[in-house]
Amino acid sequence: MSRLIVVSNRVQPPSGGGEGNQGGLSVALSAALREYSGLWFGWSGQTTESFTGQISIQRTEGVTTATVDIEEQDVDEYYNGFANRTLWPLFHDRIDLAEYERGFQGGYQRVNDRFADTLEPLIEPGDLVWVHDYHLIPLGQALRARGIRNRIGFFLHIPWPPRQILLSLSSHKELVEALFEYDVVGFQTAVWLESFLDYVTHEMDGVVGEDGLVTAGGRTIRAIASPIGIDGEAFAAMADGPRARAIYDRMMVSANGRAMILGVDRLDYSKGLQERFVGYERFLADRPERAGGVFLLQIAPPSREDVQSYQEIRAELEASSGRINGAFADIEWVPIRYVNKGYPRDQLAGIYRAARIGLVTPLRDGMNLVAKEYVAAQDPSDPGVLILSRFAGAALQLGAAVLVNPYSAEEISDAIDQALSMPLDERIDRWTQLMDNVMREDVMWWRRTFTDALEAPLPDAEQLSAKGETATGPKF
Ligand code: ADQ
Repeated sequence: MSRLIVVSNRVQPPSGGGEGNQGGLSVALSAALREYSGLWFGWSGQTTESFTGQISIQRTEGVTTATVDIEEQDVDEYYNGFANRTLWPLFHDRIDLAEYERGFQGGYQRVNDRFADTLEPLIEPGDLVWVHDYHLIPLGQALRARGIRNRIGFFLHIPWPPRQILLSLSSHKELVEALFEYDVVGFQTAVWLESFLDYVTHEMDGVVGEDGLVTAGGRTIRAIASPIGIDGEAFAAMADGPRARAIYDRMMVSANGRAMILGVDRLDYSKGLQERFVGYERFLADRPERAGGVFLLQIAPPSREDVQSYQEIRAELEASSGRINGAFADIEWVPIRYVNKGYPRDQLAGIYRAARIGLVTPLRDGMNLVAKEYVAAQDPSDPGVLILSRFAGAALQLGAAVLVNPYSAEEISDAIDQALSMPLDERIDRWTQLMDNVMREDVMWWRRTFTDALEAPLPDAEQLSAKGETATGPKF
């Protein structure tokens, strides 16, 4: 069997810390790396004075990782710059927050070139290479320029933006052309895939063929939608385990008979936290007879704190939670508990289970794994209700949730009311449908879908030219 080389900005091998510490992506990729006997390559998270390309190899629980340090300037321009100040806001439709600086673009290309220089000697003939996320779009092209002819796939974890929004990026063409150096390009949902195809057909005179094949600029790739999942079975078992039960019991005591509404998100403007607070405030104001019977627990650990827009959203949320609590709290009840820290996964599972409502309302989200984790953690005989944004990728699979427009305070307020009065049989019925998807299209399924596509041969030039299409790219 081929070896698999996974490349991502940060490398998250199995923590070795035992149950509950490993994220879903890390579980899936670690499993894939064991199955294929591979390597996980990326940034160590450390900086060095000048880039040396020195690789640190480690082996944890059967997974080999290879990491490199990058320079301070790389972190500023590549990670905090082009990735998180330009691409992230733009790809989440926040053109107003996107910053365009030439230095960012240069740093982005430089780090991708450095990654390619460092990785190239590690790649053996027959290896499959799987590159992850918006930090590394040009990596495939940089590897091709260094003579790598292996199969290389790319998976985008975040949305692909509408064409008109992408056009606001001066290097939009180079970015998409770089994607045409891969063999397979994967998106979370058919919606993001359609946006990509819309760009390719309108801006590059591309041709969309059968079976996901797309040709533009004389190159053919396979573009697919393969939604990421969680390890549903393991998460459900964890939610029923001793550490989850302990925190569940504590939460129930502290809820004191009130229904808990739960939000769990990285502190990011794309997650719609501000709008969520306003929607909840609307509920408190419009339904005073119910307000005292609930509370909102919002868990939001800070992220990307070097980026100004993240400092601003943090300050805004502190102000609005303070304002809402000031307006509605009384001596024995606070409507919002706002917590800025992370929890181990097994504790998180118990907190999810204790919540009557999972309130997941991003304004834009590639997928959203919190929605799936909330479903997997529920007690099958008394499940809570998932309220989910229509604009999360997960909404395409989790249509049995109560779907809302996250921009509408009225809809959020109505949805909370609907969830609180939902009879047990309807809760069970909706949850059964949701759980069926979470278990079936899980993270192993996602990984298989992608690696199967990566291993599938692309049609050769003869077959395509018989159909009037073109094939180029590496021959294996
Ligand atoms: P994120 O934007 O980080 O991921 P999400 O999919 O919700 O969003 O994943 C967050 C993960 O972090 C979840 O596993 C969650 O449990 C964990 N987490 C969040 N808050 C936590 C806390 N306080 N304590 C502990 N753990 C916490 C990006 C894209 C998503 C896409 C994923 C995977 O933005 O759209 O679903 O990648 O592809």
